[in-house]
Amino acid sequence: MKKADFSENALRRILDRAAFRGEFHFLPRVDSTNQVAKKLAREGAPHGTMVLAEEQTGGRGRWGRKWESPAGMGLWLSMILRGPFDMQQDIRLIRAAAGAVIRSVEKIAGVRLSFKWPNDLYYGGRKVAGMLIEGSQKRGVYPFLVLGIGLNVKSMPGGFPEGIRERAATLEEITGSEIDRAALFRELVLDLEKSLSVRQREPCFL
Ligand code: BT5
Repeated sequence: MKKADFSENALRRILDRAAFRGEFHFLPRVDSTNQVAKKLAREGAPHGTMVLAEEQTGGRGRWGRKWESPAGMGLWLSMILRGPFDMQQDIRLIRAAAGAVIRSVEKIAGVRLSFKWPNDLYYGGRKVAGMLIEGSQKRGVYPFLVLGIGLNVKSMPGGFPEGIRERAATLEEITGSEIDRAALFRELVLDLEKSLSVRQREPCFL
């Protein structure tokens, strides 16, 4: 079988063909895509900007917890959403993003993940994806939010460190077959763009 191409150029071609309008930043190795996206947002990056890394050395969950993001194993990405937003919208945003992950995984891998409040996606008691929304507020108003998604896709020798291994699963473990990360990335980005109405600049979950 032809090996799926997950290079920056291949992903750019995929996004161009799909008429994705946002900015795309591909980083081979970074501390956290959410950190990069927040910096870009502060510097004025537009709504819909997408940051994707092959590996995160300091991937983060909520309350400073660690998100394991080994090289080549998943989709570790962040998207900039320009508001203004309030806390209530933050909750709706997470639900809309969870829907996009569930649909794209079902389409490409043929499995249905379940959403566990507030930000996890599970399959058979094991965590497959997590989401993290971050932003800075002034008097309860967020000028922008960064939506981070970590989705475990490939199974690799070594894989996750002990302690996580028993609680986490990848899509390849679940399905027992090879998953094309580039195809999954395409579906997920297009669904996020649609679900969060990036093209209209007015998020539809409001
Ligand atoms: C989350 O936090 O589930 C949010 C994860 C968000 C990760 C994305 S990746 C792209 C973007 N950049 C970032 O730096 N972050 C976002 P929380 O609910 O706090 O769950 C964290 C807990 O999940 C950890 O304490 C571990 O127990 C477990 N965990 C860590 N890595 C995992 C993985 N790869 N798969 C499944 N579980 C994991």
